[in-house]
Amino acid sequence: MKVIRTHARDEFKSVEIMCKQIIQSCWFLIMKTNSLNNNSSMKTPTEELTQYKLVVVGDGGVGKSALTIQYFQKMFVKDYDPTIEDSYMQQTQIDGQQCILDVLDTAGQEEFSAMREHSMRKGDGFLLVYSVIDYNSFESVTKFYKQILRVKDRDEYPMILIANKIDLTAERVISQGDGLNLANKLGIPYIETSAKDPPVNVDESFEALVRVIRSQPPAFNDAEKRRIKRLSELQKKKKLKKCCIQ
Ligand SMILES: Nc1nc2c(ncn2[C@@H]2O[C@H](COP(=O)(O)OP(=O)(O)O)[C@@H](O)[C@H]2O)c(=O)[nH]1
Ligand SMILES: [Mg+2]
Repeated sequence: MKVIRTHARDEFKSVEIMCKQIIQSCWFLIMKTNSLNNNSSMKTPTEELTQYKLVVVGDGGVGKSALTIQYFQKMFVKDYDPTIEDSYMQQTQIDGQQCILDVLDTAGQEEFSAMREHSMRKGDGFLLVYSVIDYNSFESVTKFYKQILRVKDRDEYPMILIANKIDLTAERVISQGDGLNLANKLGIPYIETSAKDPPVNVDESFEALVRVIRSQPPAFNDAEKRRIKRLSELQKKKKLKKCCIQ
């Protein structure tokens, strides 16, 4: 069960994107229908599930889109428009618990910095991606890390360091040791990935981030707080409905 939605900037809307949106709308309808069907069985209704908003950040060209599309569509994209900021949604099960993953694939260019801060505000957790063949992207990680903490006004926040493109062994300039040192310095987990087929640690990265979010104390867990608020609103609505019928 899967729905994908796109927020492409107006000027980049091509016929291809329009087609994509039509396909996405179909997915959304399928998801809605499935959700209705699920409600009649023993499964948890979609509105009662925790929704995790994950944000993929990093310099342009590090593989943010390739990782996200590999996770959601199980395919490797060679060429993807670097200016597009896309979001993808999917109901899934992690450690036996159903949840909804809402993943935002950000555009890494500097001109979209304001847009990035806006998306950072909404994120429950972040994948900080760099490419092991690009030293500058490795240096940028700390900048993204600090920006997230500033936007969130916190000393720590759920994040994972992703060293992507490990399949390009001959071109590698950032070693595993460098990556691990940075992760230790920032106090976040480290995962090496390849978005290319066969993918390495792609699903694991998104799942690991959900685990970090889940491991937070309840007072800091924004995703859980949102779910509790939504449930109490739903209950209020149900009570109101009952009152009206009687
Ligand atoms: N070999 C290899 N190429 C990758 C990998 N991830 C992304 N790429 C390629 O790197 C380029 C930039 O990837 P993209 O996902 O568009 O980067 P983004 O700007 O961070 O979203 C594209 O040509 C991808 O096909 C990877 O793990 N291995
Ligand atoms: Mg991209």
